[in-house]
Amino acid sequence: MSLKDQLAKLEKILVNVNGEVTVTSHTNCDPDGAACSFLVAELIRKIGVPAKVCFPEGVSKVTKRTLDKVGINWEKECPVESNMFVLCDFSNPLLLQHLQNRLLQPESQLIIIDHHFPPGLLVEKAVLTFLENEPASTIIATKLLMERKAKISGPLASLAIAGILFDTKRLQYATIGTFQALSWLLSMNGDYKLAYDSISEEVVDRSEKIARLKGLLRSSVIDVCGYIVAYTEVSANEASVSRLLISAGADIAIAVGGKKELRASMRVSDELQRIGVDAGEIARIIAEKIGGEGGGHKGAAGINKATIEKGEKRLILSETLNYVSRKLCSKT
Ligand SMILES: [Mn+2]
Repeated sequence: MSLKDQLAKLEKILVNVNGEVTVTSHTNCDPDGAACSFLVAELIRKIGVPAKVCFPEGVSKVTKRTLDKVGINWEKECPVESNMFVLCDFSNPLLLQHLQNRLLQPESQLIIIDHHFPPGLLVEKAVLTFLENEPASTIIATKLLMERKAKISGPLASLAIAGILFDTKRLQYATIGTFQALSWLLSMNGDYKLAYDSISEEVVDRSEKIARLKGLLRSSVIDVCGYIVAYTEVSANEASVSRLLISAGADIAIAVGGKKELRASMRVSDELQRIGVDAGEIARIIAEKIGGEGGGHKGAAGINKATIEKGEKRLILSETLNYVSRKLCSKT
């Protein structure tokens, strides 16, 4: 069925609806689910039927911030009387347990807009589905508004841009449909920078900020056959600190933490992973030596031990240096 035919079918279904249509999305709703919901509610209103957006199981932190920044209010409470539900960005009943019973009642009618495959159980009950292999449900909703030659407000367009950027991982998984939707949303006065910033801003609490700064200040930088190994000690947030050291330019980063116990976080740059340096392997070798637990994958690994003996922290560094020089220095 073409988009035009689907849209015609949607209008036909909505004509017979009494009262408000409930438009909702999954639990801990992400920006894509939220944007898709608000766009679809707008489309339904343009068709001439009242619609209310609700997120009974709340929205995620980044969604909250995005809605706040673009200036769109959201509510948890869904209309009590409504029998017509539009589900955005999900089709599995487990993703919205709050409404599950109402959704499954015989008199309830469901319309689903989703991009997850294979689709969930609710699809079997739906009177109409918009299921497309796009990287965001918001793109499907935008296409419907475009097809109808609708106009939307700037704030709604900004929210939609944020939803698309979020699910495409800032366009990493973009499709033709992605750019068509974005181009139309910009023509509706969507604010690209605002949308981009609202999903990108990293929220770091104070203790993590301090750990990062102390980790940087205390770090030793060691050259191993032209590669940079950075080692530091912090009391907490080791993973955040080792990631920071990699982004600062280290090829291998080790952040050791813990007071009575021993914790270490290790990161390896993409370049060294390609050469065959494996953080998980280093962690396992060291854990075996000190009698702790260690593991992970190529890029990131951790070591844990319930107690800490004198010299163990430094042993982690020396073992890492041994491993790295075996791997890297023999090649030249
Ligand atoms: Mn999605």
